[in-house]
Amino acid sequence: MKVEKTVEKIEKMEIRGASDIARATAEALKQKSKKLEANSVEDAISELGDSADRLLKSRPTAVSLPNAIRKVFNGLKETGSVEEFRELAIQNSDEFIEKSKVAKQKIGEIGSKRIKDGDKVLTHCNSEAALSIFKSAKDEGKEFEVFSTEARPRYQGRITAQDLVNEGISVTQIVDSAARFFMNEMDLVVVGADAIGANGAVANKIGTSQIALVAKEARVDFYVAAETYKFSPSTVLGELIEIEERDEEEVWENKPDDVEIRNPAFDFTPPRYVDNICTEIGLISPHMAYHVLKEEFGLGLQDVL
Ligand code: RUB
Repeated sequence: MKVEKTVEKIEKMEIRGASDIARATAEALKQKSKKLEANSVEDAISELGDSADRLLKSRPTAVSLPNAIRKVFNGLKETGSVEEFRELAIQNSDEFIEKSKVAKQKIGEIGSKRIKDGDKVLTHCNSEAALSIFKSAKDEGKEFEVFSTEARPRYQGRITAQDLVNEGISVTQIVDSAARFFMNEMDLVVVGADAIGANGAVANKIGTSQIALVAKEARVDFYVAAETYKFSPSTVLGELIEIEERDEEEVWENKPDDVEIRNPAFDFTPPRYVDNICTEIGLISPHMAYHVLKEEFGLGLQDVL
């Protein structure tokens, strides 16, 4: 898909969820690389860079997006010709997309070990990584039930409920505010992530941090399923993860004039409320976030920013 079309789809949330956004970004840059008009590597960097900038602005919180761009741009400056540049950009994009799919599968295999027969598991919003854990557990023959919140105002929880039904997994849909009501019945919470900071704080769909708080109070383990490209390298250098604030119409169409509406799409769950982050390189404590970043982006983190 072309860059402009991809941007439009991400903005309209026809492409959504951090992994899907990342893969669509890599694919759009690949398509752009095939059609570069540049005559020098320098011009190619700037031409592909313009597309990357456009994609970067489409949704601010999912760090998977800039991380996908970083992977695609890896080594491009050092290429000797536009042809070499193009080939490497295409190869990098393909590798990122493949790595993303393998990571999701691996997360499923690792995380599913923590689901037992008869468990009730709560999830929030719609995360491919979290779903991969449920699918693997189902494939292993485990019988368990998932409670899925609605995730107002965009109701991504309905996508989750449908996905689970398609996989033959028992699912109960609840309103977001019922999380505490049901938490005592739960054995585990599993959610996804849009971004994870160097301190292990997790940005995910608005309401995630309330669920984590309730889980802590009820002593229910709270797991985050996230590929390593959800970790944010810029947070090591003190940058903050931006929380996207969306249109008020999503919350209330035709509201009375004097009512103010705030509609943040994500929130932060502090690391002390997170028991484990399930990544493709293993089940880790949120306090290992910095080490994941070092592993993923190398010792000279500054160089990749
Ligand atoms: C989606 C959301 C998901 C994460 C992780 O928000 O918060 O939990 O993106 O998803 P939105 P995945 O619908 O606003 O994009 O595991 O699929 O990357």
